[in-house]
Amino acid sequence: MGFTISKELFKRARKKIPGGVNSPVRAWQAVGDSPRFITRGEAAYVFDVDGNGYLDFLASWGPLILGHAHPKIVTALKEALEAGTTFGAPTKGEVELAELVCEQVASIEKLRLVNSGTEATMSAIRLARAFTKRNKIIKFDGCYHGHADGLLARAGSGVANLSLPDSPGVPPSFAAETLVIPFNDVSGVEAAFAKNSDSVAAVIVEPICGNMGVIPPSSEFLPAVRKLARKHAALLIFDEVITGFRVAPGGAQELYRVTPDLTCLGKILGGGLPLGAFGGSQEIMDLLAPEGPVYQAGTLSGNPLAVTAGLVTLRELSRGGVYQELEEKGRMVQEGFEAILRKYDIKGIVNRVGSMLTLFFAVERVRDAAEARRCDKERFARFFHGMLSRGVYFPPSPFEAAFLSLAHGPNDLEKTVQAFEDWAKEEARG
Ligand code: KE4
Repeated sequence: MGFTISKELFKRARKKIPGGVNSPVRAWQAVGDSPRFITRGEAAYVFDVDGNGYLDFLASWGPLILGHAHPKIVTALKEALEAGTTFGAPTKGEVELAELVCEQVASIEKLRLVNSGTEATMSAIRLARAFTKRNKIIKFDGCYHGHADGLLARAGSGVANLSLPDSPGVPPSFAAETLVIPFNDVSGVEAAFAKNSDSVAAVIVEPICGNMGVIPPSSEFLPAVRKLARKHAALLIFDEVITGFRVAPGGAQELYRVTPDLTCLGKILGGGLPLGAFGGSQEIMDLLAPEGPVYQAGTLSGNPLAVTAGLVTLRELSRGGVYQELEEKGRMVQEGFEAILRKYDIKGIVNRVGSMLTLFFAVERVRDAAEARRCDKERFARFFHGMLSRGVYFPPSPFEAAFLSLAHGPNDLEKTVQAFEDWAKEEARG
């Protein structure tokens, strides 16, 4: 499987685009080698410019829960395109999508559509600061909420790989407003509140971490954070950009029965087009302009094409049995991988919630960023390339989630587990 054309394109790209990519983690710095340039996706597969096909578990970092180029999305987009691409005016689709999200996510009475997860979390934090008239934010080490200044404090995802604890360019005064606590550390949250009680505007958390690899919350963590935020009159913001519509129709808040004050959404919401949202109670959301004084805006927010793809996606997900199917697929891959790790005596674990999972090597458990960072990153890189050479495309980073979709069929999963066994056999031989 040559990749000469990808290499050529990457050389050209680096001359005109920083790092050759429009988002750092696509540069494969964590696994080495030249990233493959993708020409098209089809259901569970992607194809690169050199004509190689891969079973795709990257799923564009989460949005493609239906798989690539789902026929219903393609048809709906073609129709929407005929009518134009953007009007800078309200459209019916935005109302329908807002109604559908409010129906599915019980904590959301009103929402605002934006163009990315970053915009969603950035805006939710501004709103929380306005509502509470406080400035400090509590976040968790390894959680990534997009690249807004105040949130790039020991973020996970791409920044974790670049091992930049705080990105240059973020004023120290901004970082000083952000308190960073280990994930799953209830006493750490208690201490942060005790020390800053009347100045914390909000706690923002990925209810299931996806950006230091998948890390589920401990059973007491989310209820405790909910209780502490309420006790200290701070808002609880669930960043469900990954988990929204991924782990349950109503996201992680439905799965764990913990109700945040604000929710941030993205990825699946747009069905593969640029769309994010943030929402919560009417009381909080009505502070937003033009209803209230908190300014937030966007030329292409609620764009008709993105909204069309989002509506089709959410409606497809609302047919019965979808989340059971995704759970079964996830379990099959997890159990297959774990059996092979044992068979070839390769130390590692699979952290999984539903159809999002991460393989961590050389560790027995991963409950927070510090434990995640102890994993064997070199072995992960060998795993990544070993699977890629066998036609299976995992996320190019040990600190990301792999995603299954409704397009991954039983044969695809068997092929994936078999590819893993072939790699493990080779790896065990050393
Ligand atoms: P975007 O601005 O990239 O749409 O969303 C930011 C964001 C917010 N919250 C969570 C929980 C997220 O996972 C993300 C973005 N995730 C990364 C990787 N997991 C996207 C990939 C990339 O940065 O290229």
